[in-house]
Amino acid sequence: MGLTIAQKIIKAHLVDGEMIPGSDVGLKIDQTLTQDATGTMAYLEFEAMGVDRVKTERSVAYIDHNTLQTGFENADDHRFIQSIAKKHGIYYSRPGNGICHQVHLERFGKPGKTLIGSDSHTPTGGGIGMLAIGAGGMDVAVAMGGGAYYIPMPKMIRVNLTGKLSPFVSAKDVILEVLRILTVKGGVGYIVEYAGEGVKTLSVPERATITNMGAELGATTSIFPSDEITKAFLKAQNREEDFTELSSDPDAVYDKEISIDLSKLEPLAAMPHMPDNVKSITEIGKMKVDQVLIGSCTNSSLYDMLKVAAILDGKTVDPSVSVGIAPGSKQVFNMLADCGALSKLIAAGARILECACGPCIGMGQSPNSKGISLRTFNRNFEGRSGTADAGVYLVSPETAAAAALTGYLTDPRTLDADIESIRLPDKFLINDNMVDAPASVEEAKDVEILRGPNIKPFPKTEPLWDTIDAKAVLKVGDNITTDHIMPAGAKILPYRSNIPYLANFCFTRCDEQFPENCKKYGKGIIIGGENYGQGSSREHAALVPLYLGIKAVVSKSFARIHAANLINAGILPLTFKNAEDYDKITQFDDLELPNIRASIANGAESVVLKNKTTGETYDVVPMLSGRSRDIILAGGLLGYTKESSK
Ligand code: MIC
Ligand code: SF4
Repeated sequence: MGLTIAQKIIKAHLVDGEMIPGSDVGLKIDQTLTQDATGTMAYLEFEAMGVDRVKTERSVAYIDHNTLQTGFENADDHRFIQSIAKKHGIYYSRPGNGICHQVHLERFGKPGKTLIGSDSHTPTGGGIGMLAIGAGGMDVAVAMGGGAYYIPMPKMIRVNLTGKLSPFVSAKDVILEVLRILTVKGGVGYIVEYAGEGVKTLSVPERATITNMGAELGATTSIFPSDEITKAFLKAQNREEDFTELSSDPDAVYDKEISIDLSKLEPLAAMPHMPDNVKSITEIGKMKVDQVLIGSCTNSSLYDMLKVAAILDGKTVDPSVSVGIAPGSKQVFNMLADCGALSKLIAAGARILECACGPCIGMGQSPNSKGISLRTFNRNFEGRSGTADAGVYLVSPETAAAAALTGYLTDPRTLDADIESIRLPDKFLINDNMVDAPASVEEAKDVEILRGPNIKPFPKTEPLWDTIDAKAVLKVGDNITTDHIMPAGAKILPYRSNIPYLANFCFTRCDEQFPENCKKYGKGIIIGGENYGQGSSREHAALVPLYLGIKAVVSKSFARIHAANLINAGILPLTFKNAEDYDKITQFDDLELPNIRASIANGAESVVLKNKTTGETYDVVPMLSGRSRDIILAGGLLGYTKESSK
């Protein structure tokens, strides 16, 4: 039987397990990336493992999230990451060099290689045919130490692309259409592979926009073939030698298939507050817009920026709109300046932001009260922008630029700008002077690690209890995101290395009393709905509940990265065997998982959850396989790694 592209890469990197969908496979990891908001924890964990030098082909530490430095915290964290990277063989991309996924695509990603990153949008690398997967910091730490990365073997979705995009309809509209069809949980357990004649019409940056936002489908990753277009991109980045051709076998088998005719697509938007709440711009109709933001790892390539500059050229942004633009990398920024496009953006009245995540993670540029914000980003979760009652619409750069000029949601196809003649350059501007190489093995001994007072110790873990008895301290509904569990934003993000402080904000978007209740009872169980923990890869959404005494989460289903993070933190994830049992539990019911340790150790497929308040019992299923069972018994991945290295 033939193989898909992803299956070929998995096969070439398989170090443990069998490629049977759903069963665990251990993969050799070639490259890792971290960003600063998850990086401090990942490096503290790496340090705890006691490995001197990374064992990967390439590991890069990026600073791009926490660049709003309103106190010493971020700057201290940057220095910590810079020094630890230097000591342990990791490349360090300095603040100002750009967003991790954009820079990695430009300078480091390679077709056919495996990459894991402590950021959920790591699948951006699928745009050049990498198997690029988002993971928790602890998994990245283990991979840096040479350990395998474990995932349940995914099933395969094929997205068959035909035709060619019309002018002013773009890659963002393609992925919004996929989200409309598959929804935010439609990709869970799958890798999405793009195929068909339409693939050839899309450049690497366009492909990367599509694989980037595959994260919002809940997919393990997304991938494009590596072809002539990939080769041309790598050549223009002066990296032709990194090219390998990759395509699926003609008889490869997919578990699901959808088709999209690119020529029939029209400009789309994801409406508040979910990336799959998609409608066409014409369906939504005339709507006043207060803010337009262009950038993020989804839409900040040179190609995107040049299109925006052509649309704004010689015009002025509408007086009622605030327009912010953040180019994705220093390479993009520099090239925009050199070709004069930056000047067009400035002249039109755009507020030029540094090349970093910025407003995408709520670091500045929060909209006005009840403001309508059009963003080229990938997430529009409630409150993420920093303004609780704002409405965020996710759109293409073309649609964003159109609204910047008119002040209203506007179909970009009504614009008269010439964007069709825009081509990617044959040569990008190559200057890696903002990437620090690590110290040599010899010099590394003398590198001192610089720690600021914001770095607090890792929360205590303990082996799984014999019996868990605790209250249902919280009950939440479907599609709870990690932004609900552990919000980010300018006020909180600087404390990513300070779990005790972060604990004061845990789940407060759902229940203001949650931290207090946890402290009062000392332990607890969370009850969740479908797709619990979707969104970011932040392991803080598991480490902070761990710190607050959460022992188990029982939900209808879990998002992949979050389930792995819970296990790594030693919190037991369980699903209801009968979804209706969810309705029978009320907040503060006294629950018990009797003899849970023995049941897990014996590999029980399902266990009993007792409701001592109502006297009922429910069957619940531990979301564990062989290895993750041992991790849970040991109280998390750190304990497990220590035990298994004894
Ligand atoms: C995000 O987009 O939510 C983030 C910030 O990039 C996160 C990582 C984090 O929480 O630090 C992600 O997507 O993984
Ligand atoms: Fe940064 Fe936003 Fe991309 Fe996350 S989604 S990596 S915050 S730009």
